[in-house]
Amino acid sequence: MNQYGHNFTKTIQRIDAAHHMHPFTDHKSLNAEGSRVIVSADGCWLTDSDGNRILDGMAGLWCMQVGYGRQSITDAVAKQLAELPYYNTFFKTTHVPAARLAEKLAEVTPAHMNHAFFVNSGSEANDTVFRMVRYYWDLMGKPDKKIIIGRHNAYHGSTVAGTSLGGMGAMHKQGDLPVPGVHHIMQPYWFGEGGDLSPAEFGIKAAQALDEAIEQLGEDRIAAFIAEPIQGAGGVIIPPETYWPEIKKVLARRDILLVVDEVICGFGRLGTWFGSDYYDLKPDLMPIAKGLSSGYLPIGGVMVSDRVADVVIGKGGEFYHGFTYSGHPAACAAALENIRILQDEGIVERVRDEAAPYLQERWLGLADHPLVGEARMVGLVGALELVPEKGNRSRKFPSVGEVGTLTRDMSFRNGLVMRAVRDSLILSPPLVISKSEIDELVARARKTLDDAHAELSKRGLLA
Ligand code: PXG
Repeated sequence: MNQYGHNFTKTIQRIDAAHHMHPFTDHKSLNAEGSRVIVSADGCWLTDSDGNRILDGMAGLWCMQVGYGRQSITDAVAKQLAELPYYNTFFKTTHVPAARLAEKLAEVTPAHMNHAFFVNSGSEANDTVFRMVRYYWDLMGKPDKKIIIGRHNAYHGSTVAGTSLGGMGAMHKQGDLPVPGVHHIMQPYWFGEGGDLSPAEFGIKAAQALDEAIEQLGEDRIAAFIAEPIQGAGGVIIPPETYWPEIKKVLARRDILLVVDEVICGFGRLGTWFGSDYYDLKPDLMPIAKGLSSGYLPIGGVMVSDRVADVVIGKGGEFYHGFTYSGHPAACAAALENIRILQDEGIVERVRDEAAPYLQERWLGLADHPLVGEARMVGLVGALELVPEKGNRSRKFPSVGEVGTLTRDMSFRNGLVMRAVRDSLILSPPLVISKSEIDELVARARKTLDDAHAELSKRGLLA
C-alpha cells in the first residue's frame, strides 16, 4: 500500500464509475470490478493506487518509447508553456517549436518526405490522409480517383475516416461505416487465415489481393492503398516475408498513392526509425503519432512526400483543413525533446542491436509452452497465439476472446501489462527496457501462461 491506500482507490473507482465514459470499454463489466487506478510511473514501471508496481509491457498504448519520468521532457514543456503556451499556425503565422519539429521530422523520416502536417492524434492523421489523397487527385485532374483500399482487421483510428479506413467489423457495425469510397482486402495473417499455404505462398496471395481489387474496381477510380507495416491493434500481424516485396511490385505497375500508417511502427518500434525503413517502402503519405512524443502530450502528423507536396502546395490553393491545436507549441516541444532523446541516447540502434535480439530470443522461446500456438516478434513488438491444441492452427477456443481476456487479466495480476487481441497476447514494451527487465518480463509472461493453462484445463477447455 502507498500513500493513496484502499479508501482512496474506492473513492476514485466510485466517481469514475459514476461519471467517466471510457474508450473501447464495456462499462457494466468495468464497473463490476472497478477500474485499476494508475497514479505514477517511472521508466518501464507503473504504480497503482494500492501500491502495486506493474511492468508496462504495452508502453502505455504502444507509445511510451523513451520511458516514463523523463524530466527533460517535462522541463521542455514547462519552458514552452511559460514562453508561449498557445498560438495557432493558421493565417500566415508559425512559432518556433512547430517549425523546428517539422524540420526535425524531415530529417528523421525517409529522404523523400520533407513536409509535416500537424494534428493531435493518429485518427486525425488518417482523417487528414483521407482528405489529402482526394484533394491530390483532384489537383492532378483525376477527380474520379476517390477509392481508398484498406485491409480487413487493420486499425487506423476511431474517427469516422479512421474507422472507415480500418477494417474492424465490430467498429463498422456501430454507426453504419465504412463511409462510401473505402474498399477492404484480405490481411496477411498467415496464422489465422493461411490454411494449407506456406507463409511465403500466403504472403504472395494476400498481396495479389491488392492487384485484383484494383483490377476489379478500376485503376482510374483508386486513389490510394493504406496499410500498417505490421498491424498493431489487429494482433501484431507480421506479414510473411514475401508480402511487402509483392505489394511493391503491384504498386510499381499502378498509379495509386501508398499510405503507410506508422502510428505504431514509427519512432523505433521495429529497430529502425520507421516501419517503412524496415520494409524498404516509399510512402507517399505517412501518418504518425504515439511515439512522436512518447505520449507525453498528444500530437500526431502526416508526413507528406515531395510527390504529394509538390502538387498540394505547388498546384493547389488553400487546403481547407486543420485543427485549432495543429502543431500545439507545448506538444511540439515535447516531441522535439523526445526525438532528441531517441537520437542522443541511440535508442533506435540499441533496440536493433541489443534489446530486440535479447527479447526476441526469450519471447520466441515461449513457443515451447503447451498453450502457445505461435510466438512472433519483430523489433520490440510481438504476439503469442493461444490455442487449445498445440500444432493445430485451425482449432480455436469456443468463444473467441474469452481466453485472451482471462489470460490478460492474469498477467496484470502477475505484475505485467500485456494486451489481449482475440485469443492472443500482445507485447510492445518501452524501447528503453533493460535486459534485466526483459528477464523479469519473460518470467512473468511464462508464469501467466502456466496459470492460464492450469485454469483452462480445470475448465476442460484444452484438447
Ligand atoms: N493508426 C494506427 C496504426 C494505430 O495503431 C491510430 C492510427 C489512431 O491513433 P489515435 O491516436 O487516434 O488513437 C492507431 C491507434 C489498442 C489501441 O487497443 C490501439 C490504438 C489506439 C487505441 C487502442 O491496441 N492505435
